[in-house]
Amino acid sequence: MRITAVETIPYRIPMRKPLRFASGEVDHIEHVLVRLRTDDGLVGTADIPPRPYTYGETTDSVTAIIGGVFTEALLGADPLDRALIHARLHRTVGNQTAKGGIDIALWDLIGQALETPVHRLLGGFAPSVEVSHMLGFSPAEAVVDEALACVESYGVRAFKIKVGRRPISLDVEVAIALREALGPEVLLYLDANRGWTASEARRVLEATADLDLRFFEEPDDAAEVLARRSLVSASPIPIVADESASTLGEAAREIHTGGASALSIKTARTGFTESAKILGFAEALGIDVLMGNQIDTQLGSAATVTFGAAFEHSSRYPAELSNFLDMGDDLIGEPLTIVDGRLPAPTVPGVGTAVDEDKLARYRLD
Ligand code: MUC
Ligand code: MG
Repeated sequence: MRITAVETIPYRIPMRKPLRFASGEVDHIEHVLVRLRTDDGLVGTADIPPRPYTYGETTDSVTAIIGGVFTEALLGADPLDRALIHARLHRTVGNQTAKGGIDIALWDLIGQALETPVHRLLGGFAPSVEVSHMLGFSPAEAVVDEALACVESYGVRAFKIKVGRRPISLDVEVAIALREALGPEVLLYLDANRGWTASEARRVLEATADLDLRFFEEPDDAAEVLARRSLVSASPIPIVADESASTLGEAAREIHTGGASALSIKTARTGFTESAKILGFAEALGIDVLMGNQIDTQLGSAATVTFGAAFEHSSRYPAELSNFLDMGDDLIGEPLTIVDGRLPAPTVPGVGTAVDEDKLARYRLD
């Protein structure tokens, strides 16, 4: 099996409900579909979500790097030789979501060639994963209504609360209202996307101490190393590195220098191959892992659940798999369904990322 063509297709779909958080706002998704074609007629597909405010990538930069440097690394290669392909890709720094998407598309080809779902090739731990829903900025009453509707419609029992606003009382009020409305059993945690300083984050921890919050993701800027390190050692709950640990190397550095005590893994930026290395690193050190969401479509969420369901250590906590509920439409051919708070991993050969060609024709930008 040899790769004969590399295709990138930018497309745009409006959000049904925009997502607002401390480092940005998403009111439409502008992603890049990558397709790898082989000489035996297979098509490996992945969705790439450029996030300028997080990784500095754009639809144009993703299209340019894949169409140029990465196509040279891919043409003629056998998808099974993925370590060789990654060695070539990693000569180029950065471009995390472009590299993540290529890895997922390679695995999609491998799964199709072996006629096996990729969650089984990777590990085959569970057929489904528990879902955590992400709640963006809104007045407290609206956030509570959204969470209750999610419990009612999808049976979801875990929520990530986007925080990081000033004054901090705005977000503390939301967390208190959610705990009161949802009761003690629902899992709640925070993600500030670097919106606060370390001392503000300490005040938030104090003000929410009796709410049984389980994790605190990117409370402040991890680059402010001393303040971050003392926050991590003082925190009674794990401090999760997300955008401060978007590669295996960064994850190792943040954990070993005390910049974080738990890790978010996002297949959108580390695909399956690098995500598995991060997962093994975390497992060896006994560090909690959350499967994160890069504001993924159903195509992206099919990849996250494929990885999350593959291993015990990636399915210990609910995974962020439901941002697609806020989107106006999706390119996926076989839509995903959350039932009783769980999302099944795709059972078709590959990753389950085959697209609906009519929808692609409607939403593509080229
Ligand atoms: C998250 O976990 O931070 C928002 C920004 C981003 O890069 O990802 C999302 C969700
Ligand atoms: Mg985050």
